[in-house]
Amino acid sequence: MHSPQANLSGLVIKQEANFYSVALGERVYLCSMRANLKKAGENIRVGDRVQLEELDAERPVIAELLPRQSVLHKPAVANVDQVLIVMSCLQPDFNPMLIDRLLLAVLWEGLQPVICVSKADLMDEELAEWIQEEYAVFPLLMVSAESGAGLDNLRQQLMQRVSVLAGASGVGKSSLVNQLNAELQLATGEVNQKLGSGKHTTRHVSLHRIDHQGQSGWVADSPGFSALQLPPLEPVQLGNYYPEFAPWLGQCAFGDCLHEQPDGDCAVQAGIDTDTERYYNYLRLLDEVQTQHRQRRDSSSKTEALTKRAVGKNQREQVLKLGTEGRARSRRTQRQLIEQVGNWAELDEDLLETLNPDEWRI
Ligand SMILES: Nc1nc2c(ncn2[C@@H]2O[C@H](COP(=O)(O)OP(=O)(O)OP(=O)(O)O)[C@@H](O)[C@H]2O)c(=O)[nH]1
Ligand SMILES: [Mg+2]
Ligand SMILES: [Zn+2]
Repeated sequence: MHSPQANLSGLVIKQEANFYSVALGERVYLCSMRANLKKAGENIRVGDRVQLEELDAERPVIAELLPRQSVLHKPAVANVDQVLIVMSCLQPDFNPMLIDRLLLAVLWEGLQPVICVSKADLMDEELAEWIQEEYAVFPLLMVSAESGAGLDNLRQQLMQRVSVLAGASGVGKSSLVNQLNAELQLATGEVNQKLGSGKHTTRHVSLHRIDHQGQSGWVADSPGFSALQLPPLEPVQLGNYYPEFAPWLGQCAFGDCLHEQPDGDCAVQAGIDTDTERYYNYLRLLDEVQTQHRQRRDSSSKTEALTKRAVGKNQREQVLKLGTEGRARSRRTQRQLIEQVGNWAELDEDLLETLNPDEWRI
């Protein structure tokens, strides 16, 4: 066996079955995971920094997973500095609500969002102006993989960072990455003209190196998604994820203000322009957050009542721990654990949901 070597930390750029492609310096090594890491249940994902050993061997090994700075759950990628929310202006149609949901999810994860409006060659000027007004508080790029418009700005935005492109299927994420790195030929798919939706062409997250004017950066292509659940917020917290509310937050007459009533008590309502799609969507999201919050509260009191009835104290603690430690576990494993704990015949799907905090991640 080789002895550990210094400075052999690399970046996981792709995973296929049990093999990981790890970039180190100018090279990419196809590696396997050391057995003890596998046994410890380490879940290595694209974006992870790992320590390699046995570089000269036919199959180098990942000996250690280095500490993560951040984890995004959907798309599943570690250590990204920013999330580029890709939305086409047409084919599929521009969808402000999906942008607002993604912005909320990204900000909630503590990551930096950048709005990237794609297919700018199909853009009508009125829509372009409207988008710029609505999303003025966010970094925003307009790009076209077709005409090349805006690609230099995009390259600039990607330098010296690790980024991920996230968005619906068919908006042109893979097409953009292909344009950014001429060596790539990632598969792209047609948009269904009738439905205006993509074909879910990309199936796995993969990182690609982009070079520009002597600098470099990494960008992850990712599978498109259609549904996006909201993070488990308290209704009163939602406004904290609206940077346009920030100058007035804390100045409303009541501390638990939801910024929805034009009654003179709300400083946010008085301060912002409420005649916007952003604000209209805020009210819709607030409604959804309130409903989900109520459902969570109802199911957690139901869970508690069932737990008290069905299991003893030690087992009860084990179940409650699932709520906090369960993040890394699969739904199936959680279900098996729950089955071990007691007679859970009475547990319905809704209650299982409350034990599975991964569900609301994007
Ligand atoms: N007009 C125009 N069409 C584009 C542009 N970029 C991509 N397309 C087309 O949009 C379709 C979908 O592109 P993809 O790159 O596969 O989209 P994706 O976001 O990777 O989709 P998934 O992998 O399914 O998530 C393809 O037919 C592309 O040719 C663009 O800038 N302008
Ligand atoms: Mg794709
Ligand atoms: Zn208010």
